[in-house]
Amino acid sequence: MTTINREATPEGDNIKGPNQLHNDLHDIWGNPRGLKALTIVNHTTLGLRFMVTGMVFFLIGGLLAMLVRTQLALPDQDFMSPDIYSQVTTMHGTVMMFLFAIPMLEGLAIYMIPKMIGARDLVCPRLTSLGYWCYLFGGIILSFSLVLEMAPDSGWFMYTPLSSSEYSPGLGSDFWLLGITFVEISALSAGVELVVSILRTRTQGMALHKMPLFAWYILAMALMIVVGFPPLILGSILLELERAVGMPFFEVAGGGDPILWQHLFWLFGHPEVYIIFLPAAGIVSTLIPVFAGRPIVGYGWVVFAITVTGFISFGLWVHHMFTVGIPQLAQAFFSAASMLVAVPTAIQVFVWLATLWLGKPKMKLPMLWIVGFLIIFVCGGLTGVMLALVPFNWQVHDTHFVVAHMHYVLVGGMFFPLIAGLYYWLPLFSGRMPSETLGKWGFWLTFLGFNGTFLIMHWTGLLGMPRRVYSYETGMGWDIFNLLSSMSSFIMSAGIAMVLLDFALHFRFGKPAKHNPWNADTLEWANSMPPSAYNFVSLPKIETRHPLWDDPNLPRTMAEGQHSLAVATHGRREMWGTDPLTGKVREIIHLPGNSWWPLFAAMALAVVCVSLLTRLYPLAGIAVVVAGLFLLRWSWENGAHPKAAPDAEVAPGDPPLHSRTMDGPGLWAMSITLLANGSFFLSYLFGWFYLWTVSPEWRMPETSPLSLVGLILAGVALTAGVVILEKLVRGLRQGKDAGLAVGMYSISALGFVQVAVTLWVLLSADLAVTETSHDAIIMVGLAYALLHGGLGAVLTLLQGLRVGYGFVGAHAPFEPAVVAQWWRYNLVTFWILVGALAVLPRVIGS
Ligand code: HEM
Ligand SMILES: [Cu+2]
Repeated sequence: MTTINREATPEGDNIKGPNQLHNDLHDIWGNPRGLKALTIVNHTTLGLRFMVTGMVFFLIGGLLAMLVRTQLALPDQDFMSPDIYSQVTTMHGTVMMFLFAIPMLEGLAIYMIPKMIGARDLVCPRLTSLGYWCYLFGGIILSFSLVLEMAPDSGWFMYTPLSSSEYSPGLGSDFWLLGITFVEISALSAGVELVVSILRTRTQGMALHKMPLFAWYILAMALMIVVGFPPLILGSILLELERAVGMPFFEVAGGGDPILWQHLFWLFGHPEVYIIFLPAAGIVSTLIPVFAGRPIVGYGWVVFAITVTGFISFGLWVHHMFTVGIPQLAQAFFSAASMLVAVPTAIQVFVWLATLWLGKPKMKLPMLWIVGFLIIFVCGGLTGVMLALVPFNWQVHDTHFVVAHMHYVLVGGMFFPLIAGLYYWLPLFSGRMPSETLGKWGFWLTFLGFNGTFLIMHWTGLLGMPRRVYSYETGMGWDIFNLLSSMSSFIMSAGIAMVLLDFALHFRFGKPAKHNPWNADTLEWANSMPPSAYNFVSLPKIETRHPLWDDPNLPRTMAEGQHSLAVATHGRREMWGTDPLTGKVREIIHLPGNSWWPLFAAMALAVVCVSLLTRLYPLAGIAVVVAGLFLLRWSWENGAHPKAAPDAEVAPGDPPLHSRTMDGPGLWAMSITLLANGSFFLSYLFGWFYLWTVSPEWRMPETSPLSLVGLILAGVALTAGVVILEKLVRGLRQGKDAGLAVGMYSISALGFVQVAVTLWVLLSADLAVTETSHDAIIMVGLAYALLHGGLGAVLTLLQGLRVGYGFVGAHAPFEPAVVAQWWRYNLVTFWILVGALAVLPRVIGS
């Protein structure tokens, strides 16, 4: 299997010539129109949908910001009531962070990554589609709360007890908790598939160290999402349980602790800042070398900086809590660590400046935004270092100084690079160029307006103006500054409006772009403009970091089908699956096509969300089941299912189809999903030990309410299931599938035994879940075990059926390996739970 390059030869598949090949590929990959457009799973289309939707939410968030600035323009205004003001600011922060920044950047990554790494699509196309629908529905539900004047009003961080039922009795907090959790499903699914795609579907020869820097940044961002979002999901679930059912997790009287919310929130919230910043920095690192006309100085340094940022950002959440009473030593540690992040950031800034210095920078429109970014971001970094000093932090905590700093970092660090990137890639989206005049006006108005707005806010902050107050009295010396700040913010909006107008108009009036208009080095510019649904007619072998600089003919030879995998005869959506380190080809990945199931599943989940909001719990239960059935039905079309892969034939010399191997992308997707799940589980354990050791009113019962014998029995059933499953998977690896169906059925039966016994333990424990947080948290832990056991049992049952249908077996062995991964995870977490909930309390006592 050495010659995988199926070069164009007079005989063979390519005899049809490039046009015919294009048509054939189009038949397989092309998007349907009309109502069926809802079934599209293609990453180009979905990436655009993500970005357009993100822009709409940006406009909503921007409108809310303008309302805030209008209210603050003059002292003693009653343009808004304090109540509405809180809703507007909370929603501004929430919309900007959750509905604009993350989905927008993920949308860009979804659009760009396959094109940059020489793949035809993302590796889980249907997951992309599910992610989009969850985002859209969640966003709509959340925004709807504004229309109802029932929006959340406790700040975008939703601190308890402010957000608890006592101080926020209406539905506001529920809208936030449920809507955000829904949106986070979307962020997580995009995170999972971006990680797997970047690791496993780069084109032939694209070793990790030859990968475009943008892909490195997105890899880090996606991994951070996978690890960073679950703590918030856990927090949201716990808080919603407290609000809806009365389980006291954050309420002191019942043994909870409001500070637990802050920990869970900032465990997510601090990395979130870097999750937003990294892809933006990725845009900068992509554009600067192109406009400087030379490779980036210090590729290795940038990769190092990205990795370091990813790691330390997780250790830093506590710096948001300096004023809640953290021990001195911990404060010193986190303060030092906060300053440490400045190092990788500084490395990147130096690399950018050095690249510009050593190259011949061309000041095109995208570069203007990059320069704006550099100026603003460096200022934001400086005030950040100031804030990391604990004494200074005490001074300006909760003043407009913090608001100003935050916007320098967020708007400067995310919005400016984003616009630079959009201008840069605009010709790829549309085949046309933006207007230089309109673009320049847009930039200068935005840049000046931005600095006017937020530079002044530093000053009002130092003068003591607190954040999140709806009004202020005259005579504090704040009036003129607020007025100037508000006026500048309107200048800024005019600038942004100009930019958006330019984007919209250029689709009609822009000059047609010539190919690779900026003379870039990366593969996305080898696409046609606008791109076709399958990206590339043939997939090249990559030898360098700058394929288009080293071989300017590449776009042509790729389009002519002169490289590998230029076949459409199977009628399958195919691309390379490659080794994560070296980029050597391992298998042909065969992607699923368009489908209604993601939309249907998302719709059912939306019903769950709305019925939980309206407290129609029976309906919510039904909708959960329906969503589950849709998801299972979706997973049924897999492997050797007639709809998925009619045959497994590959050309002689080609590697096998992924569904005929044991290490395909499905296994990787499962592993990354379990990484997220593990982060959720660790957050849960953190909550248990945190309340146990810190919570002021925590009460541990004299004797543990959980039957240890019962739990051990359940654990034994689970362990037995795993042992058999391992044996079956080992057999499949050796090509043996005797007794596979019976084996799967018995494993499933053991799974159900585990579930039944665990359920019995739970029911006989007699927990007072609404009275003590001890009982409530035990309940959540056992529910987790039940859910995982139940799902494992159902999935294995389905495997038994699939063996019967011939969809699984020695000829298509990969699914049992994926299911085994789930069982292993379940085994580990179950025994940890038994240890933490039932054994430890008996050993240590109350
Ligand atoms: C378009 C220009 C923008 C303006 C004029 C603006 C204005 C403001 C103002 C005045 C506040 C403080 C409200 C208060 O403390 O009473 C605020 C808060 C906030 N902004 Fe912005 N903002 C803008 C863009 C953004 C962007 C792009 C993001 C994120 C990507 C963002 C994220 C936030 C967050 C997270 C808060 C904190 C909300 C809270 O304290 O609950 N803003 N913004
Ligand atoms: Cu932070």
